[in-house]
Amino acid sequence: MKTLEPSKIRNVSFVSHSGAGKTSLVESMLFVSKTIDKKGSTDKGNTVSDFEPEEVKRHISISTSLIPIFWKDYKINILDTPGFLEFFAEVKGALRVSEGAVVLVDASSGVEVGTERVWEFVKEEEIPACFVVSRMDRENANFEKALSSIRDFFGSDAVPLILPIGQGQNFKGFINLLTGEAKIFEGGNVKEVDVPDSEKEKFDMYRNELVEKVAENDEELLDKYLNEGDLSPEDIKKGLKEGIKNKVIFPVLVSSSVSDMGTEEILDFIIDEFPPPYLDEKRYGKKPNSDEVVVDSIDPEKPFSGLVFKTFTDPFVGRINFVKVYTGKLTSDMKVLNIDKDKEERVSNLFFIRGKNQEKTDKILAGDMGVIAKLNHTLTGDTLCDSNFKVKYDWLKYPEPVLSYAVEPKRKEDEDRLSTAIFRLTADDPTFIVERNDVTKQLLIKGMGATHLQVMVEKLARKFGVEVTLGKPEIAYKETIKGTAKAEGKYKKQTGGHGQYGHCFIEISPLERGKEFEFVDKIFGGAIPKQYIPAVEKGIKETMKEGILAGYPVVDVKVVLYDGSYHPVDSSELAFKIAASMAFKKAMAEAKPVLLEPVLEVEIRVPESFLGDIISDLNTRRGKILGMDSEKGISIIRALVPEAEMLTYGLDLASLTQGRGYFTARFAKYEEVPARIAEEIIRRKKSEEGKE
Ligand SMILES: Nc1nc2c(ncn2[C@@H]2O[C@H](COP(=O)(O)OP(=O)(O)OP(=O)(O)O)[C@@H](O)[C@H]2O)c(=O)[nH]1
Ligand SMILES: [Mg+2]
Repeated sequence: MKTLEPSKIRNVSFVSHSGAGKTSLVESMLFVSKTIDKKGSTDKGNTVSDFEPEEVKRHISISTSLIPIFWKDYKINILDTPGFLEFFAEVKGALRVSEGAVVLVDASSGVEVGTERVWEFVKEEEIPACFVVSRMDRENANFEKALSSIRDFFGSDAVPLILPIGQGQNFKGFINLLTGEAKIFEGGNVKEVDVPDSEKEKFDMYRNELVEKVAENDEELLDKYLNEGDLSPEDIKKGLKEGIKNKVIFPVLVSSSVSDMGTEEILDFIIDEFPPPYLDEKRYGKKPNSDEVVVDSIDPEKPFSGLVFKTFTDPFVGRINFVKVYTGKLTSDMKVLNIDKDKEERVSNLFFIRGKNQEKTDKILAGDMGVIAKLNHTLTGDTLCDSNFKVKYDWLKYPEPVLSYAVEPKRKEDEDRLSTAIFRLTADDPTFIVERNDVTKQLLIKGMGATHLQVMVEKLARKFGVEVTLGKPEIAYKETIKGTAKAEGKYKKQTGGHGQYGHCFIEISPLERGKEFEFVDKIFGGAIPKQYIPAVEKGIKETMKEGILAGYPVVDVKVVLYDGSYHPVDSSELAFKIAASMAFKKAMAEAKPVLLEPVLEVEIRVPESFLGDIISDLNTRRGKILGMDSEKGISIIRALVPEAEMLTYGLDLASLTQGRGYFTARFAKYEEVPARIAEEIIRRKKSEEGKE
């Protein structure tokens, strides 16, 4: 693959809700640019971009693919991201290393919840963007409707640049508002024509809009426009480019990937209007652990530095890291420093990649992207640099996972390999988290939804040969008290020679939630000698590991040790520990013990029409609504819901909203379990223990 200088490179992310046609558009671009001679389709599972079995099986993209396309004298690095919301971390990562976003909006459904979400990411990542009204050939395609939904949601800065001629089955060409050229597709041939009479009115209206928008954002052009009543194509072009880079104009284009109509125009748009690689404040390289900026532009003259924006485990090649070079060049004979891990890495396997196809290279230049295979320590988000040029580029923060499952190996002999394999898999995906629950001892996998976790489990089997079954995670209940009680514990054994003697009086009372434990020693006059006091505390703490209700840890209890007695010969630490434990159990039984459960704070976003269903569903989950908001047709609901009621919420929300809702959840606090439910939990736990 050719290496080009930064001004000839464009790094662009394709983003949208699932199924808007990103992967198909990329395929069309590969075809139009003659990179491939036959188009695949996501329905058949033979596209360049969707090659992983988990993608092929589901007909959706799951992982971002890097697809370089040479167009005219340029190289466009397309990052084809997944639209399915549970894989959004891939989208954010891609946007961080792009200088342009192509946001696809389906011509028949218009803006959807997923579009709104990716638009938020585009805004957060602060990069130039354009819209493509896609699948223009489909039966219900309606450009005007799609455009007005774009403007309703994203504002009037979205202005058409390419207008369709006809739509649905009659989609037969388009007009370029910038050049005034029209193209008609007829029987596989393209005809360049003047703007047809039937389209003149529309053309004038939208061209005026474009000119006004361009003038609005540039004083010099505004003067010209006010004086002359119009702008020259050169002026419009200049103003447009500026407006796009400043993120005040978002042009709207059209496409049909089936017939490749509009594809060339989008390629041209990308090279002409999107900026070459550059750095903005968000992306400046800083001196490690400091705010001092050391890299503020893509600079081929500086020593090497770059950012790893994706890690991927290939079952044959091993781990590969996708890197964007920010300064200097990355060569296949160099040692680099991983600033985040403070480890040197040897780069010997350097590739350009297109989908799954790798092509060896000896260098990757500033502004460009490629992959390094077989690094030992490097993962997504790490900065690599020349060891004499220490610099750190910022990376993303990921939200909390929303769904967990307990995993167990299907085959007993995989038990030892399971956690190692799962931990290796986490390298591929920062939103996939593995942990062992201290309380329940279960190995848990956590992620962004049911499909996400199902996909990870399939990858685990395919890449590491470990098959697992998924189960409900146990809830980490705890126990506490609501009342105050006093109790005596006396442990006395006379067995001939050396006996055992420990004796204490304690009072227990509730502590504020989250305070865990407090021990107060109020022994006066040596009723219990000093050296045995820690044994009393220890005995209580150990007893608190398993409460009397159902064996869950006891928390938020204050214990006052106020009296006791000892025996000069028979007393021992052990005896006092046992006495304390006896006292605690008795006291707890008297102090109104209750179960506590983890409660999550959730934020749910759904189209307004689903609000009623969501609220009544939350009521059945013992949810407490904290607040509701509405933003451009989307309802935002914040609520506190017990974790036990949220175990399958990802699935349930998807079926309640036809996949159009999403939510985030994070641990908020522990709360008392209502008595009726607590009884059931205790009964179940006891019967499980009976079985063991
Ligand atoms: N008629 C028509 N169908 C299209 C067009 N582009 C894509 N499709 C179909 O729309 C469906 C989704 O297309 P994809 O390209 O997989 O969509 P995507 O945006 O990559 O979807 P995700 O990867 O899930 O985010 C497939 O069935 C495609 O065949 C188009 O221009 N016209
Ligand atoms: Mg796709």
